[in-house]
Amino acid sequence: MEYFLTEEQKEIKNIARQVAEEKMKPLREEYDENATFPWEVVKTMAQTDLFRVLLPEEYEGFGGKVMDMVVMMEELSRVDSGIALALGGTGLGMYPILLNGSKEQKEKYLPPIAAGEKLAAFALTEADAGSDAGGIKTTAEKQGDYYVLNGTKQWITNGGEADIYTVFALTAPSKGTRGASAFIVEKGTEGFDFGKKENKMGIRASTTRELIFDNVKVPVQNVLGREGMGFMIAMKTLDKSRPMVASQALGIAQGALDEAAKYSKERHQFDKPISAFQSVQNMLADMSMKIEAARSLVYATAKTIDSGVRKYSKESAMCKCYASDVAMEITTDAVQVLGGYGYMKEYPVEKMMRDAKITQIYEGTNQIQRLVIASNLLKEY
Ligand code: COS
Repeated sequence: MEYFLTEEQKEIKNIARQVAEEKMKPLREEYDENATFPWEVVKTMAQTDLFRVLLPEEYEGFGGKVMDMVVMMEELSRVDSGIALALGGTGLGMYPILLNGSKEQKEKYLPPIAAGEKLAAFALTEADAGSDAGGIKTTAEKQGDYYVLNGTKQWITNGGEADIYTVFALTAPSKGTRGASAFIVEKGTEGFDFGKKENKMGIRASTTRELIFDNVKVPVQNVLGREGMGFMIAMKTLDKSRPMVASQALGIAQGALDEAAKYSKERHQFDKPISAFQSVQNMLADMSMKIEAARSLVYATAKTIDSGVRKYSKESAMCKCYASDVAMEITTDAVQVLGGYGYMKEYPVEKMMRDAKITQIYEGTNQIQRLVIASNLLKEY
């Protein structure tokens, strides 16, 4: 399929592929086994300027186009979506600053992210506030020139590894979603600590940790937007970032199809390669069709966002939901094509199947995506 990528996008794709093949592939099994955070690969991503793809030129990025980011994440995730998430999670953590930060905040925090010197993380979820993001309990009480943050965030991607955290807390608990505010909190701030590192099913090279705020003093200059805008900032961030999860899912699915197609030509049963059997061909054909349909939707969404439209919650939720469901299906089918070998760790498809699952869950479960799609859709009638 011809998607008419620009010369820049072709170059980003090539660099991402090179990093994925040469740097990530030899490490992925070990990092998955030992849940190692990929600092070594992050260094290469920084040297090859991949972090700059996330940001506009004025903050030392390459333009910050969603389509560029999608092309990059797809290529990286084709090999290892967990390693790629060091970059993707930084995008998610950085977007609140990009979308609602002041000039000073952007100038201070964005260039080190563009250079890959500092990672970022997005801290919204809590033990009792996942899908119900408005139900957060972390508080931020204003005391003079500071807000004092108290509470615990859960399942934070890049937690403990990142230097810059965008944190959502209640400044007016009685006002519900209108009482939440967003803050930039730096690692090392007194009282800001990290809890246990989660032991996960998939994306094991990505660190997921608790963040603990115990009377953490955050200067008023670190409020994003204004008090009370926190929930809106979180929602806008997720609208912008969900295509990243979609592209991650797309990459996982493509990686799984690559493995399955290759294997089907090598594996012989009944004196023939299994690719000669129509039951296998049908599976490969369906896998390929679904991936291309997902890719078309993800790319179309990215281009829609880049065109400057103001509202894209529905499209963003659609591509995340569709591509992640496709990724789960395709990786499960890839394991099936490889049969017993697919179930063993010596082939990468069982890992891809484990990795795919999270894309249906994080940045909003696919049940929440369908809710977002339906509520926006019904407004059109
Ligand atoms: N952009 C801007 N504003 C938005 C918005 C969006 N995409 N979505 C909602 N809002 C605004 C609404 O307009 C409303 O504003 P007012 O108070 O001015 O009316 C406010 O936010 C509250 O919206 P709503 O009533 O729809 O909030 P709910 O509590 O019902 O929550 C869902 C809506 C379920 C969609 C939200 O909680 C959600 O996205 N949950 C999933 C969270 C998530 O993705 N977690 C993963 C974290 S990162 S791994």
